[in-house]
Amino acid sequence: DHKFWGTQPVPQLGDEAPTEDGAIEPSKPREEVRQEPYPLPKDFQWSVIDLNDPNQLKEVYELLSLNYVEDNDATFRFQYTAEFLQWALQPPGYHQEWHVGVRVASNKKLVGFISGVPITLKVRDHIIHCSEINYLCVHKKLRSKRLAPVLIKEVTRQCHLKGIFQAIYTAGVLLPTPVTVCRYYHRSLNIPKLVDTKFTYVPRNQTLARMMRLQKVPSSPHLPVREMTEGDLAQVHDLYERYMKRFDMIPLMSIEEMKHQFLSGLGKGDMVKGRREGQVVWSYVVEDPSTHKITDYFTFYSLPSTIIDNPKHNLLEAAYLFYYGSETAMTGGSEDEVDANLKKRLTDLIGDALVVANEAGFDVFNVLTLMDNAAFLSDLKFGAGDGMLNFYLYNWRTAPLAGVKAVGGRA
Ligand code: YNC
Ligand code: MG
Repeated sequence: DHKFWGTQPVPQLGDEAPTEDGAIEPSKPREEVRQEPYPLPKDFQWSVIDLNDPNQLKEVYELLSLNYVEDNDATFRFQYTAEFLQWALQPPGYHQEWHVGVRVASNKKLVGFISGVPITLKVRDHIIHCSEINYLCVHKKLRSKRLAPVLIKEVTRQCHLKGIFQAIYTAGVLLPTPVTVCRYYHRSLNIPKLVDTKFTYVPRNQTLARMMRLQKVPSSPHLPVREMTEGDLAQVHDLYERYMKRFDMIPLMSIEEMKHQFLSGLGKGDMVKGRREGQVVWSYVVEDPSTHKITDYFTFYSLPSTIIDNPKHNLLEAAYLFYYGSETAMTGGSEDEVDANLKKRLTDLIGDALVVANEAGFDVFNVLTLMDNAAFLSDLKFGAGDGMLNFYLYNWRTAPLAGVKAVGGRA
């Protein structure tokens, strides 16, 4: 049983599917929201984190790089970079109060964190102003002391103070109650390194050389792709809005928000091994050579993982597919024709994302079973991972979403 989650406005495991979508508990006027922070165990204190202060940014980076999410057998641990955290946690309209830290009172060491950023979701027919909650982390030495529920209640209170009563979040663990669950799929790029680090292995009756040959990524793209620029924003935004109509749960972004998500975090440093230093997000468009119209786009982001206890390698460079869209989905024909054309087009388009990621030196390209990803997984030689990602909504009831055909934000 769930001593904490049993008290929260979320559908409980085993509840019947709702007949109508809506809030589980009503919103409150600001003056009815609890005005004092929740009490912490003695020896700890709350600390609003200012990510514009390089020292505080570094403290969050260090807490997460040593204590955040690991894979099932503790071989890899996400290593969000400082640039990534700024990109993810400071979108347009962010609230510093939603970057909640816990410190040891005596020495001020940061030992806990949780964050929210504003996001507008369309879930079926409803537009919901939400917070996207992420980076919940408690130092390894302080686990199982019920600090997580206090962090969650405090960030909830901070959201309520800004008039936000719904949230979206994802977790590998099963809690009450997912709206959908996705599986991770992986496309190997740097096979020798992935074998060395036990991310993948050479099957019996195969050789490393044959494996490398079979999974070689082409050296140039199929489609006329180029890096996206600010001048493309209006067209990409329009394509995003039309393409995303295919799915039941989607973020709605303004042009300004899209500029942040797709075109900030490009890195300011010099080019090193095919990428700008500090680059977080890669955004590419396909421009029709005759009409100069943007017909497709894709984006992916860089999220390395620490390789725990490996003598030869200490960082796994992983690219994660973010958003994409193609006019092919909106062209005429029967539903079956459109599906077949789209399958082919997405295989070319995401195949080109693999080319770009490979040239930029990534070791592996990861995707989830959402959006239209099922269309290209096998042709592009993705393999099923053992990681699952559950998607949750806080204080919102809706029937379960089909795994594919739902979208969250950054996982
Ligand atoms: C989790 N990931 O079930 P019950 S994902 C939510 N998300 O409660 P304690 C979680 N709840 O079951 P520990 C959770 N993991 O008794 C555990 N819980 O009702 C629940 N790991 O608390 C758990 N980051 O403090 C149980 O556990 C209660 O010391 C137990 O701390 C947990 O960011 C944690 O995986 C996760 O740092 C902090 O293990 C710790 O173990 C840790 O005794 C490594 O807590 C890093 C890690 C989680 C990544 C993520 C999304 C978080 C969403 C939080 C929920 C947001 C709700 C919406 C709020 C805004 C509302 C508005 C408006
Ligand atoms: Mg704890």
